[in-house]
Amino acid sequence: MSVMNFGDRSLDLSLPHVMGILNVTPDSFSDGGSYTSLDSALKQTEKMLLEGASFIDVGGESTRPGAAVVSIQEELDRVLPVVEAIKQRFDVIVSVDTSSPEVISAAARLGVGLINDVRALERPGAMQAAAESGVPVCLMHMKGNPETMQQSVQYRSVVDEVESYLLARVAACEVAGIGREKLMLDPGIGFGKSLEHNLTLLNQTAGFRQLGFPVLIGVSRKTMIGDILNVPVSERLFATMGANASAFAQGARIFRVHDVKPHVDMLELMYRIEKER
Ligand code: 7PM
Repeated sequence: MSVMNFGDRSLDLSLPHVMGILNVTPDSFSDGGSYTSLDSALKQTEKMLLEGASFIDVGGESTRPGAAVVSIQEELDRVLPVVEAIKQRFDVIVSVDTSSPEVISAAARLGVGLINDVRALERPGAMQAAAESGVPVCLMHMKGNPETMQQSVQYRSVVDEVESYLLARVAACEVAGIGREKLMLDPGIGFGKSLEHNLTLLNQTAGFRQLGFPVLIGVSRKTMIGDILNVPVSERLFATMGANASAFAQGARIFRVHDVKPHVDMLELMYRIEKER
């Protein structure tokens, strides 16, 4: 598995990689606002790149738990100009956080290196759009949908259910022509899971890794940390790093985070120490 291709770039996945989160917010003004928002997105991208991010994950906020439904046109308008501008200026793998076939196809034409879909290509047309694009995909597990998923979630066994679901999506991808070498898996921390479910999944990352795919973990600043520590989002970095360090030690290699530099430093040390074994 070690090397994985993402369009014009390839990564050695025996090493840890950081995916920097770039939220693209809607513009309240149609004239000057647009420049300001694109400009700040590019500044943040440059900062995360200099700090050592391998991926920039561009999201139009359509996938957030509890988020209002965003129209296709709105998502295209938010995401595509940012993707295009990043691709023009920087040598980095751009990942697009989307579930829409229209966004998948358009982003692929702009040269994105990864489709990050919290709905694991379940939207009608998404699987075909991804297959035709040839772009690698991160398949994430979510129970329910972003509007309702935090309302009393239950599993017989959360680990079994997440693993069977993702393996079924892998099989569907293969039927559609998306080979296994193009896939990474993500247990979907916080997506239709209680605190206990999230802790169990993080505890079982080593088993999850045994499925044979690169594992991506997204735990940065999430509610599960707030639930344990009772601290606001602004004070969740140290705990985020603890969770990610545990996931790295269990074989996860891609970390989707807000705070790039602290994670690059932590993962460099974790990797150097592990290598000595
Ligand atoms: C509010 C609640 C805002 C949750 C944003 C979020 C993941 C992801 C997200 C993840 C992958 C966040 C989430 N989380 N994609 N997109 N894995 N692959 O905390 O865990 O960023 S949105």
